[in-house]
Amino acid sequence: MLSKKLRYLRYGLGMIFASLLLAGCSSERPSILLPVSPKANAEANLFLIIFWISVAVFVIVEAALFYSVIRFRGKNAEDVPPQIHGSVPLEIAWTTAPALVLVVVFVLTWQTLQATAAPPLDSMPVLVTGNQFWWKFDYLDQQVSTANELHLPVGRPVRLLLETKDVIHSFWVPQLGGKMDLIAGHQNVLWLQADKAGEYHGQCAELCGASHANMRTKVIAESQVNFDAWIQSQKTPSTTPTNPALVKGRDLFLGNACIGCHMIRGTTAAGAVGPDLTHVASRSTIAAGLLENTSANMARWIDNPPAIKPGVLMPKLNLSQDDITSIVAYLQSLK
Ligand code: HEC
Ligand SMILES: [Cu+2]
Repeated sequence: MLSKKLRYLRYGLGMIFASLLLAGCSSERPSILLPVSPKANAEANLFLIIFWISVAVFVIVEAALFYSVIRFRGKNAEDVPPQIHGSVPLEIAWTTAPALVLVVVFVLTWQTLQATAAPPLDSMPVLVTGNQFWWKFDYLDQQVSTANELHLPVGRPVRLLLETKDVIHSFWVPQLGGKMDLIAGHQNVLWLQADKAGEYHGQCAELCGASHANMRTKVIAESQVNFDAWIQSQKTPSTTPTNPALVKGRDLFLGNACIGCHMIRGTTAAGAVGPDLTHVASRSTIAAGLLENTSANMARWIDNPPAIKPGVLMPKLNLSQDDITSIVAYLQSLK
């Protein structure tokens, strides 16, 4: 008897511990329950309303169940309860009550869909191209192209025009609301707005190959002033090195296969298979959020990309460590 009680106590403690662990996931993590945009707010509210309706239904049904089980329990194992066949009032009650609940949920969902579907007219267009396994962002009005890190001015709606170069991907930044597929031959539109400055993490949400899980994105919401400054710096061509060590790095880059896949505006490199590297040093991460953008990580990356990111289109090029060091020094000068 005692051991049974102890077992229940252990289960109980285990459940409390597990829920504490899960609760620890909330802050600092991309969660739809920490919305920072009008759209994500509307979606989170809808979720919470439906959640509490479900809780109420659960509590009512379970209470009725427990009440009946205890109240009408037979005293002897042989007791047979009175047999009842059909009850019109009950049938009507348990058909209409759920139907009414579903009507309420339907109306609320419809309203939220209407309020969040169409992008506001003054939204800023950004072309998003999904690639195995990174995101290309082209700011159409500003003529700026970057990869994986999407800068946005706070409080301004943005219209993302979603296309893919290869397979189906899905763009999803939970705190900004919505999730939308990128499919071949068709442009989908998803609009976003960040109401609070900060960094919001996103993840490709459609299995797209070996490194699907390594296809992350980061939204950097900043003041209009900072955003304009960022746009200005991104618009300029790459800095031409004068320091001999950096000149050596640039020449190695331009003399290698790199230029077949990467663009560095202001040089002869005009490839379009991989990310534009004109301002690669201004990004905080490389390889779609996989590595922090440090010289050591970039050297590791250039040395052997498939070892870091399975399935990646950038091959191991068998460069010497010296050459890699020079190339990295040059790339890290491209602020
Ligand atoms: C066959 C095409 C190809 C070649 C050749 C190539 N790359 Fe790449 N590179 C890519 C692709 C594709 C990515 C994006 C990988 C990802 O994140 O999934 C990439 C990513 C990078 C990145 C990270 C950029 C970022 O913002 O995430 C750097 C740096 C880089 N390459 C440098 C080089 C250098 C230096 C060379 C030459 C030694 C080179 N690449 C050769 C295709 C190529
Ligand atoms: Cu993907």
